[in-house]
Amino acid sequence: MTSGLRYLPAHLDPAAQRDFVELLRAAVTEAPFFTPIMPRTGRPFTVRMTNLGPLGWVSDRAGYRYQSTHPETGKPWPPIPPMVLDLWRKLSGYPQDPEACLVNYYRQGAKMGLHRDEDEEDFTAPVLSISLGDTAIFRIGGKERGGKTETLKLSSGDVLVMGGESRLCYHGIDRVLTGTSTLLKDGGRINLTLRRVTRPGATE
Ligand code: MD3
Ligand code: FE
Repeated sequence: MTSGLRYLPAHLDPAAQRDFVELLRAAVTEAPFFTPIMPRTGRPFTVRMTNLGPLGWVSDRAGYRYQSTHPETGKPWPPIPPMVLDLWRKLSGYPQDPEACLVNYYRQGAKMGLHRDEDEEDFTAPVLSISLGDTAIFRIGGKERGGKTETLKLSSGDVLVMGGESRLCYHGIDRVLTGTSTLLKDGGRINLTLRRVTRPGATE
């Protein structure tokens, strides 16, 4: 397994998972899911997204970037809830709080192609991922495209911490296994990724 990757299966118990979904329900009322667009092709992503925190990741014709406001409402993203920050403080080993919490929503048939997370300025901070709802087939490779890859099932309550070498590894979601969880009333899967965006000391 890729060095620096920590896999914490069932780190969140079912009660904690339900609490997270409740927090997200409120946040998504403030900052509704939007459909990102691939900058080169103009094709929509199959995953819908929103963000929490001072910065949010967006993608449109102009490119990929982090910005402080929702692309459709123009309002600042809602804050990252304290329960979510607590998880980062406990597991990230990083002295500063995350600036972005990207919320990915996978409905039936949604997937995410192999990519690297490289729109951040600070790669010394890990990315922390929280899976909720239906199980996903997660694929991870090496730092170069085209190398060998392996898969891991991510189930509701699983947490992944991608630090060290793993931070710049190619990864994606092959598919989501419909009906494997009852956590989300309408089914599907939600993934949260907590990220540090700016270099240490730049904003705090
Ligand atoms: C490995 N999300 O939002 S989370 C993404 O399940 C993203 O929605 C997937 O890839 C999802 O960018 C995977 C797990 C993850 C996140 C970041 C990583 C794995 C990673 C960064 C480096 C290596
Ligand atoms: Fe990613």
